[in-house]
Amino acid sequence: MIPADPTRRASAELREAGHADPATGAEAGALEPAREARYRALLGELAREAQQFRYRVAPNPCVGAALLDHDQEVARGFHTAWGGRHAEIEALRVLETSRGAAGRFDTLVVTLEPCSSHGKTPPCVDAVLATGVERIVIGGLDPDPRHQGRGVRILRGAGREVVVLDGSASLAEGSAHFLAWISHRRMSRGAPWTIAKWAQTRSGQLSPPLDVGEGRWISSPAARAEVQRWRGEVDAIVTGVGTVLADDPRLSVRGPELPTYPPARVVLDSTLRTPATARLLAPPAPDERAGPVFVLTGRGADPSKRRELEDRGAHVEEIGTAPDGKLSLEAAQRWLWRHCVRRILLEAGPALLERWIAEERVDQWLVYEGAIEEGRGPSLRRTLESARLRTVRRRELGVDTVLEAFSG
Ligand code: AOF
Ligand code: ZN
Repeated sequence: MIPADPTRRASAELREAGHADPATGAEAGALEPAREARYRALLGELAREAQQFRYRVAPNPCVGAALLDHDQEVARGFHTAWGGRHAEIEALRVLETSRGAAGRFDTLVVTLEPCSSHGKTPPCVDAVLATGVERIVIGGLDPDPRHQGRGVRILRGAGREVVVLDGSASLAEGSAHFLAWISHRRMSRGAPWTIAKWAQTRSGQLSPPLDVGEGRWISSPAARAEVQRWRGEVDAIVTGVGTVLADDPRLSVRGPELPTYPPARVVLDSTLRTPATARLLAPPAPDERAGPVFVLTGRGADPSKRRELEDRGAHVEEIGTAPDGKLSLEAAQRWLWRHCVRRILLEAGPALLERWIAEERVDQWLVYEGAIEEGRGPSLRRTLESARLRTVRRRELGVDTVLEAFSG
C-alpha cells in the first residue's frame, strides 16, 4: 500500500499554524503560469531520474536538483548513495567541476525541501544560503520530523524567494520506502534499515557444488566487487556464527573505494562459538578497511570464551534470547539502533536469513543469482517466491542476475 503523501499534509498543517503557506502562497501565485509549468515539468523529470538510485539511497528519499541561470539549466545532481552528498550539494559540485569559478546560477530547483539539520552530512540550507542563490523552487516539504517546513522558513527568513510546487515530485510515488521509514510506528521500533544480501545458485541454494568456485563462490568477480561497494555504504554488516564457522569471512571492505568509516562487523552468536582464530579478528591488510567486531551473545556468556575473544579485540555484548534459546532478533536490532546503526547489510546463511525474513525484519532485498544450476544446502527459492516484494528490479551483471526490491 502506498501511504498518503504527507508532503501535502505538512503544507496544510503549516497553513493552519499561521505560517506563510509554503505551497501555494503569494510567491507561487506570482509565478507566470508558463514559468510555473516549466518548473513543474523539470521537478517531475528530476524526481523520475532520481528514482534510479532508490536502492542505494534507501531509506533516504530519492532527490534530484538542478541549477538554472536565466532559465537555462547549467547543472543537475542527485542523491546517489546513502550517506553521500545530497542532491543540491551534488548539483553545486557538478557546476563547479564543469565551469569552475565562472559557474553562475540564479535558481535552485530541488524535488524536496533542503534539509536543515546535521545528519550524515551538514545541513543543505547552509550550503544553499552560502551560494547567494535568489530563488529556490521546491517540489514538496520534507516530512522527516527534523524538517517539515523548517528549511523553507530558514531560507525565507534569510530573504530568499522560496516557491513550493506541491505535488510535482510526489514522495508517495517515488519514495514510498522513505515514508514508511519515517513513520512513527517504525521509528518507535528502533530497527535499522535491513538489506538482506545473498548469492544463490539457480536452485536457490547458497553454497555451490564442492567442485565449483572452490566450493565457495557463486557469483562472478563483478558481482563480488559490487558487494564491496555495498559494504562501504552501511553502518554494519551482520552475520551469524554459522557463517563464521563455515566460511570464515573477513566482512571487510576492499577495492578501489575505501570508506573512511568502515562498517562495524556484528556476529550473532548465542553461545560464543566464534573461534578466537576467526579471520574476522585478524588485523586489516593495507588495502582493506575493517570495522570493529561485536559479538552479540546470550546472557551469562562463558567468561573464559568471552576473554579469549576480547583479547583478540572483539567486543562481546549480552542481549536477550528468544524462548527457543536463539538470540532475539528484536533485541539485536534494538542493540544496533542504540549504537547508532541505521542501515545494515545482512550477510548470513540460509537459517538466519529465513528467521529474519519470517519475522518481517527485512526491508530491502539484494539477491545475486549465479550461472550455476545446483548447489548445496537449503534453498531460499520458495521463500523468495512467496515474499511480498515491491518495486522489483532485475538486472544483468556479467553472467549473474541481480534482484533488487523493497519489502511490500
Ligand atoms: C536534502 N537533499 O538530497 C536528501 C535529503 O543522513 P543524511 O544527512 O543523508 O540525511 C538524511 C535526511 O535528509 C533524510 O531523512 C531526509 O529528510 C533528507 N534528505 N535532503 O536536502 C537530499 N536526500
Ligand atoms: Zn540535505
